[in-house]
Amino acid sequence: MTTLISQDYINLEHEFGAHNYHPLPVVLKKGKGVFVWDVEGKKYYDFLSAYSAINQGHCHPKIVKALRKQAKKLTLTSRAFHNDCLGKYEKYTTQLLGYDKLLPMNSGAEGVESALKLCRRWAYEKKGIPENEAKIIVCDGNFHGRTITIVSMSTDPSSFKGFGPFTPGFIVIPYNDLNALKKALEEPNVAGFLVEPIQGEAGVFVPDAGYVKGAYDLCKKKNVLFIADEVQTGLARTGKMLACEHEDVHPDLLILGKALSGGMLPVSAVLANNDIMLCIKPGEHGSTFGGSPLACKVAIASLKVLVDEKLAENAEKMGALFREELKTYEKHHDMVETVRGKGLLNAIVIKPKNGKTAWDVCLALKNNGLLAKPTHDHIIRFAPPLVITEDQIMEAIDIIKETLDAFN
Ligand code: IF1
Repeated sequence: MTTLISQDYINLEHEFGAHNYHPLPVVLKKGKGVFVWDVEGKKYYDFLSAYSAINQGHCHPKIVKALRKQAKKLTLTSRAFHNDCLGKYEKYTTQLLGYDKLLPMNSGAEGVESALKLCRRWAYEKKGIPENEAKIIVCDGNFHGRTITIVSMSTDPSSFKGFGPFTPGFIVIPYNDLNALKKALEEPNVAGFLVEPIQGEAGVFVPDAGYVKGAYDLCKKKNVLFIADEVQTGLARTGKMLACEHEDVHPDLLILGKALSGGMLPVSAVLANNDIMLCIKPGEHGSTFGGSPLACKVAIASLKVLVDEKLAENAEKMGALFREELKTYEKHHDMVETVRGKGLLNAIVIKPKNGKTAWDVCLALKNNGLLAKPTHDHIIRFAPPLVITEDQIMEAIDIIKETLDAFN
């Protein structure tokens, strides 16, 4: 049996898999905490965390234990029957986050789609908007997933081009612009405002202080639902359990995903109070795996790790250290335009130099033992697992500095 090397695995994917990604040329086989190892045994700092799904660190023992224990008992009942895990998970999570009810789904996109359906149904049943006339305001640069309805509201051609016809009913406004929101809210049939508290995929755009609170207040004045997509910013990533907490905003509809399962399996959820959640009646929405016993037990364990290990506090502290250490590069490095972020959701905006781009920097980072990936060509996102220690982040920062210095 010949030992396969990285290129062999890459070739297999190329020949037998869809070409819907352009991964960094690294083949991983093991993960533990903040580290991953490739098939040649090389160790890396993981500074992507599977796009913030691995906040608790790779293969967290307490989450693996919960997965293994439930996997031997009962993994899936469908919602045709009750099970002994779902109610306990719903109670724990709604009480932890301050909502009446939870709707369990699987992918983040399913969570977003479910929130859109709840918002429209609430608009017709409670706000009195004429059937099929509900409008939902979204922001330029949004990323909420890849379904056709979700890309219907995208402003990024690489997300929507060639996938029409598109779902109607969305109004696009600039992000971080309260005047634009105020104007858009003059439309009488607006049902909701769907927004990321920090735009992740767009390049870790942190809005001005007061934007999230200001947007929430404008929505409340017009009886419009404030819908927070915290699939990426939630679950301690930005230094609070939810990014909306930085401005004391309690969204009407809260969408979670990714780290809700600690990276074990797809688990997402929509949280809301009864006046919204009960607008959907039995048999009007669901999914085969949503709320499975396996997902429920893994999600409880994942949330408990965030709370017990104070990962929001650690993200706040380590993130501040990261930005402080790298901020100086804005001044004296030709390729570093800006360093920005909140908690451990950070990014460095790269200015191409001598034909070298963010991709080249990421290849060099890989060779130096740290994995990160560009978004939108010139922005490198740095988002390690939130369990990272001060020694580890200082070592990672040294790798980033050493790599950047070689491009200066
Ligand atoms: C890809 C991006 C990140 C999300 C927010 C909903 C979803 C996502 C704020 C949907 C998912 C993932 C999807 C993945 C890469 C990654 C991503 F670059 F695409 F945009 F993180 F920034 N809301 N984001 O970030 O959740 O259905 O994927 O579980 O599609 O390439 P999902």
